[in-house]
Amino acid sequence: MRNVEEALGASPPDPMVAAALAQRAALKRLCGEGLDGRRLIIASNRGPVEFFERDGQVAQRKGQGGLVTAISAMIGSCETHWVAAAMTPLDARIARQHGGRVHVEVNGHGLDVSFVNPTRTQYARFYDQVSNAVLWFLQHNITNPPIHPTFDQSLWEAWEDGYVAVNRLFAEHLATLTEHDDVPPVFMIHDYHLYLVPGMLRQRFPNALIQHFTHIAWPASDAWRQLPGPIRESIMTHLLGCDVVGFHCKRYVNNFLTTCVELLGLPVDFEAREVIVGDRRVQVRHYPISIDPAALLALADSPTVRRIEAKIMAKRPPHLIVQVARTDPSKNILRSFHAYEHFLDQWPEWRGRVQMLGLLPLSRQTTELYKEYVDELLQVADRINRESGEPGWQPIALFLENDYPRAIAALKNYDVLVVNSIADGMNLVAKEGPVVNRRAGALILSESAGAVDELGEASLVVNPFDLVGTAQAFHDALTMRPAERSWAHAAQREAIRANTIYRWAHDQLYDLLVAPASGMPGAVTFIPATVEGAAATSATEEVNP
Ligand code: GDG
Repeated sequence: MRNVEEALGASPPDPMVAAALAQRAALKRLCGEGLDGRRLIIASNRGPVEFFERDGQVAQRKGQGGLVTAISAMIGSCETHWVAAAMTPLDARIARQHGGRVHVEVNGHGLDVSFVNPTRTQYARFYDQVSNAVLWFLQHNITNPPIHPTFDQSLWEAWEDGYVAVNRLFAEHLATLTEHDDVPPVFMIHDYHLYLVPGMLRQRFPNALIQHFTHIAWPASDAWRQLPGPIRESIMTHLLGCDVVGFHCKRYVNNFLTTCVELLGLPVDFEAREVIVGDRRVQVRHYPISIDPAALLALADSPTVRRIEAKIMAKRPPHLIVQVARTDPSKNILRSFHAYEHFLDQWPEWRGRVQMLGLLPLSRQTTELYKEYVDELLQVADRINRESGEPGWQPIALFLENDYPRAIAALKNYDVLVVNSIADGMNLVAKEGPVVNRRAGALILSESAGAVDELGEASLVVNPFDLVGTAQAFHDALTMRPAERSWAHAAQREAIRANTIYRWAHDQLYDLLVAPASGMPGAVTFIPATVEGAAATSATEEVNP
């Protein structure tokens, strides 16, 4: 893939690319000045790379998922060490050898990586039984009554010997790594797998700067009553070991603050967005995650993507509805099929002229519920194709492969992009689509995706459970006047330009490093000083929307 500077190639530069460069420059400067010799230590379940054997040689590939792509943006701006769980046998071997640490290149920048290496049973309990089967569902409003979740002996053991144990392994590894640092490091801990690490670190390092960022939704306090008291209290009190607790949007910040009051009885300053814990004040802030438009546009223009795009274009009917999502029940793909079927029934004039193209990489297929979900997706799509299709017209086409270039090729060519998640921390696809799309396509967006805060005004917002409303949105999107489509597309791009992934990283570090020392209120004060080259003029406006 070409790098950011090469993506600038033609002049004048795409304003998105210019904004990304300016915000990246501001991040780099902040790292240089603000970190002041401190090391940045990142921890997440999945790391930036995974090692495997190919033809007897050690090879490495990028770790999967939006989180890895997002955090990788920080690399290159400062000295970074990233700790993750071993995902492959080779990762585990590296964890046991080389002092557990390797130096790798990610996005052309070097960083140190090390792995914690839980036993297979510990990891299954931590990841499958607690993180995914309990926390993921709870936080995505997916309830499966009458028996899920049930804290029987097995789930209590999974909590103690899996979730708590693996969090402890992370905390111990992080402590060993940094105990000889002259200045206390900056710890950035990521996501729902590692809620306990901040509190464990705080006990060891009273003066460290600790931040946790939750990549998924944080629901209101009643949802947390699904967990037995000691478990939910442990999660909350350990998170409050942070200096800053971060979420994607204001709604989750408010939910967290209210949860502190209602479940822990702690005093909270709602105006300052602070929880008072003894003599400490914990900041609770929102940082909407984003994308790197420069890297994305470079990929969208690559020969690989163009090749796939040509195939899509050769087969497509005049109108294309696209959905890009892991086969996760939270992404609500099944309901979009049903809504599409209802749309075809209500407005038969669209038959033969439209196709729904699903790019749906398989997810968590070791879990029965996820396998059943895929079976049902395939059955429903097949039934709709049999009952509604005609010779020469297939209403739904699906690709279940893990194929990121194909996803980008499809996103370049949608007339309608549908993101109808039941709940979604942010949803990066909703931001990637408008950046690469060439047809000023319309965006149908769930009112329960974090992205709705920034993109809602320029989208057709739907309730994810409402099939009739979603069918209506398909019709409205496909019949939108060209001028309206162009306005909406431009407004979506403007929202993304103002807040690229570099600003997401910048604002968190600003709140952690600069705001407390200066008495400044927080990242809303983000003002880049000088910026690099062509980006200079637009940048100062962009980052202060
Ligand atoms: C979690 C939160 C939050 C698409 N097809 C393939 C592929 N993709 C890319 C997408 C996008 C990423 O994967 C998925 O990110 P999302 O944000 O849409 O969803 P989650 O995976 O659930 O991410 C979410 C995010 O964390 C970041 O904080 O926004 O709310 O749930 O970039 O284009 N990637 C690969 N193969 C594909 O076939 N490798």
